[in-house]
Amino acid sequence: MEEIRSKELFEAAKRHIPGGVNSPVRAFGSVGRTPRFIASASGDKITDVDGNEMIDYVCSWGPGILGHAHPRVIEKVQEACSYGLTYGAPTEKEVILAELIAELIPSMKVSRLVSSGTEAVMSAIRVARGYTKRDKIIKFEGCYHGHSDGLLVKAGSAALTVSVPDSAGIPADYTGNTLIASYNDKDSVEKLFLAEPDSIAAVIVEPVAANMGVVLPENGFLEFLREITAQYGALLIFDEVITGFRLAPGGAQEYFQIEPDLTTLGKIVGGGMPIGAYGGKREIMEMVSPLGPVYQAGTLSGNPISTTAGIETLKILAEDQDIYRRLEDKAKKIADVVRNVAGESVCVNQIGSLLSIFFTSEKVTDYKSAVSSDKDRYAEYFGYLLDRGIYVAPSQFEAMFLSDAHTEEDIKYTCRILEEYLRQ
Ligand code: KE4
Repeated sequence: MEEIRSKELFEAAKRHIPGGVNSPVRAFGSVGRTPRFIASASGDKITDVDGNEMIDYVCSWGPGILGHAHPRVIEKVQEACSYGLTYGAPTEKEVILAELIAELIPSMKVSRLVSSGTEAVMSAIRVARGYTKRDKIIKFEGCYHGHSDGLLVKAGSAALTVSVPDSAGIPADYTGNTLIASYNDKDSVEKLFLAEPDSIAAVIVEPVAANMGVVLPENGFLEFLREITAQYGALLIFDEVITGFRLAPGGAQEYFQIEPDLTTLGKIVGGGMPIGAYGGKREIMEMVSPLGPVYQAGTLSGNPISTTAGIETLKILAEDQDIYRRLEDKAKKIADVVRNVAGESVCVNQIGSLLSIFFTSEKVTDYKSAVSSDKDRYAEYFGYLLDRGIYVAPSQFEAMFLSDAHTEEDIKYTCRILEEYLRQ
């Protein structure tokens, strides 16, 4: 497969854009290949600037649950564009989207739209702190919640596993209020609450982790978080930027039947346009400006184009809920082939339309086991698939996403290539 034009564009991009990309994972740094510059996408395919057509299992990191350029979404967005792109004033579509969110995710009685998942999470944490009048939050090692300062952290050395910045440019005292626990480890959470019984504002968790690769919550883990936060007067925040509307119409909280106090959304809720949302119980969200004392604002929040794309996408998902069975069947087909061929030499974590293939013989249940994977093997696997027209995440620590547009034929082809690779 030719990569000539991608190579040219990558060199040009590097002259004016850090690393040549507008988001780090796109640089293909951990897989040692030239990033494919994409020219177009439709259904389950993306086509790069050299004309290579690939089956897309990144789906823009989640928004593409219906496949690329869904006709109904495109038609509505094109129509919306003719009425202007942004007004900086309230519109009916914001009301419609807020109603749809509350209908599909009943815990989100009241929600606020923003322009990214990062913004949604940053705002939800500020609301949790404002509501509880407490400063500390607990997050889990390996979970990613966007790039706001207080969340770009890694486990520090201190006994309390207080965190330290995981990026340059973040003052050490910015992360002092972020405590770190380990995913699926109840004791690591209990220990923090015992040490700080009155100062933890919230626990934020990806109900299914998908940023250390896909890691499922073990039985009782989410229920435990629901109980311990209620016991100590802390809020439970489900970061459903990936799982929202993906695992079920009502996201992970419907799938696992657990009601958080606040939820953050992104990706699917905007149908591929820039968006984020946070929301939850009325008495908590009444803290948000202009109603309450927690300030949050945004020029393009709830803009007519993002809300149009989001409304149409959620309507399609709500109208045809058999989509979730179809999505799971496709993901299961891929997971089963890998398990049957590779046996114990890899760990496959799959739930709904999300899956990850870890090149480790360990069961991957947390960050520590996830990083035991063989990243070189993953890079080799990535290149083998890419050269055969299959585009998966260019990192072991991301997810494989299925869409309703992935055809039986393309799933079959993918399974054949996976089997070929794993048998060699
Ligand atoms: P954005 O600011 O990228 O819209 O959302 C941040 C975010 C928040 N919470 C969760 C659970 C997320 O997965 C994300 C972003 N996801 C990554 C993919 N793992 C976005 C891809 C990228 O960074 O380019």
